[in-house]
Amino acid sequence: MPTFVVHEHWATAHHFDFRLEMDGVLKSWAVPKGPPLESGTKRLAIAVEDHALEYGSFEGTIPEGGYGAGKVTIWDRGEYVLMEREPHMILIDIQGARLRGPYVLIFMKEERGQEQWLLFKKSS
Ligand SMILES: [Mn+2]
Repeated sequence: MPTFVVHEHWATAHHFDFRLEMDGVLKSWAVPKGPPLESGTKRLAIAVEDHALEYGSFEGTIPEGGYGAGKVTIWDRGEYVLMEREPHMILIDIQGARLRGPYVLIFMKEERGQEQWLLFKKSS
């Protein structure tokens, strides 16, 4: 099964990076408030650049002056089942320690060159 990882990242602004193994890379979204644990809460998820699969196990500190400088820890990780994938919608069943169950990513809009998505847990 494909893997996912959520990095907690103390960069200039504290955020979480939600990453799905997809198309041979880690598709990534920065989630300022973090992935919701319960259904009923929608969180903004800004698409960011793909990362190499190897980065999924990274924990450490990105040095000052480097892109994303700051501490990075793994907040959750595991596998997921891809239930549905369309250009603007991804439905997955996540099997992590903190995140478990059906989650949806939906593209909202592009603003200032950034793709804004919503991430939420589907009520099952
Ligand atoms: Mn980040």
